[in-house]
Order: sequence, then structure tokens, then C-alpha cells
Amino acid sequence: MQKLIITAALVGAEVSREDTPHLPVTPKEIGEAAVKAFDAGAAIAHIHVRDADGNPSQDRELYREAIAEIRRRCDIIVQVSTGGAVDMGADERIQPVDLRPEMATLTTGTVNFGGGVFYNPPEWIRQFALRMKEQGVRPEFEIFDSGMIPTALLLVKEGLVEGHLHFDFVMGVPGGIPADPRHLLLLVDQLPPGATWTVAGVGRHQLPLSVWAITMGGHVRVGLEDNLYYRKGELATNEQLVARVSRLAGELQRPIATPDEARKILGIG
Ligand code: KMH
Ligand code: ZN
Repeated sequence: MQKLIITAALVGAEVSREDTPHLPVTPKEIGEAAVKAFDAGAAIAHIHVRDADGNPSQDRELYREAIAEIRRRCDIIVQVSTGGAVDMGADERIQPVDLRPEMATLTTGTVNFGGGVFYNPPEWIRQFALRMKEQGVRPEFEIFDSGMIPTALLLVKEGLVEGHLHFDFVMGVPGGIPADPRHLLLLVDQLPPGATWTVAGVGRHQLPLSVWAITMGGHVRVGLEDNLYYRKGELATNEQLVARVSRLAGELQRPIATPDEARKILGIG
């Protein structure tokens, strides 16, 4: 089995400081959270940014600051969001890709997202994929429902995505694919040979799905974007969530990938 790549989804767009005091919001806080996650075993930091009021933003300059804060502290792979928040437009969402980060997310379909709609029509998907290709950014396909996998593979067929294919199964968003291991098996079955995958379980599903991924040879994403709690009623920090996966991987005898080892697995650089 490959070494385990742990992604720390540090910020997100839906959670606020009112929900948890542990959420990093400013670029400096995002930098500090990233190095703590790195020290705990994370190879990738999946980031969103927030404006001065703590609201979700896709502002390129805020991303530039946050990435600089991360880079000053550690060599973790930075993966920017192009999902942003529901209701954001395509031009707003695509902004951080022009900073040429090592990775960016690419959602390949529209999905109900709690009370909203996460809008990803075909022309936006192609626009995002093309910009990532032009800027040399490795996409991570964000799969919220099973029909998004064939759409991702269509981009490959069209030449809009080249090289290594990496998928993130986001399971348990209300409106998306349920966080059930039976669904996970079907998702993995749809991938072409050589593709890699990670699982982001939402809420209380984060922990059991992490264990499934570790034992099945997949990779794991944890963090406050997807889950606020360490256990029922106890708020977590990003670092604690990453450290728990590192410990579980140790018990299950799955070594953890450094950022450089993750770069090799993902064909980056
Ligand atoms: N905030 C969600 C609507 C991504 O980062 O690419 C979308 C999201 C996915 O978080
Ligand atoms: Zn995200």
C-alpha cells in the first residue's frame, strides 16, 4: 500500500468562529494551523480564506497572504479551494488558481448542499479545469455524488486534465452521497487504474470513514471544514484531528507520507 496522505481541511466556508473558537480565520492563523497540522502528520493543507469579518472569500490577495504565511513555516502542499461557498460565481471562485499553487479542488457536478445549491455547470467545470492546466496546478476532483466521477473522466478524455488523477470523496453532505462504506466501495470501483483517492467524511462520519480509507489503501482528509468535534460534545482543533489519524495509521501499520512523498504519489513537481 502507498504511504498515507493526510489532508488537513483547515478552514472551509460554512463554519464560523461562533461555532468553534478553534477555527483559523486570518492568514496568520491559517499559517499557524497549517504548521501544527504538518507537525501532526498532514502532507496537504486544503485551504479557504475569510475576509476581515470572517466571511468566506475567494479573494486572490487573501490567498496570497495565507499561502505566504504557510510557506514561511513549513513545506506542506497547499491546495486551494475553487469551491468557495455556495452562491459564489465562477470568476470569483477561480481566483486563487492564478497564484499557481501546487493543487486546487475541482468539483465536477452540481449538488444540493444543505439548504443551498453548490453550482457547478459543465461550462464552469471546463473553465476551471482549463485554467488549472494552463497554470500547471494539479486538480483534486471533489466528488460529492457518484455521477461526478464520469464527468471527471470526460475532462481527461477531452484533454483538459492530464497526468495523475486524484479524487476526494466528500461523503455525508446533506444532498450528496451518504457517508456509508457501501457507497465508498462503489465510488472506488469506478476509478481508473492508477488513480488515487481520499475520503472526507462529514461530521461524525469523519472518524469511521478515515479508518475505512486507511485499511482500504485510500487517503484521508480531516479538519474543521468537515467536522468540529473530537468526540460527541467535545470541540476539536485541526491539529488534534490530524494527530488522531496519524495515531490510527500507526496502529494499523500504514506509514504516513511526508509532503515530498505525497508529491511523488500525486505526480506533482
Ligand atoms: N464550501 C463548499 C460549497 C471545495 O473546497 O472545493 C464547497 C467546497 C469544496 O468547500
Ligand atoms: Zn473546501
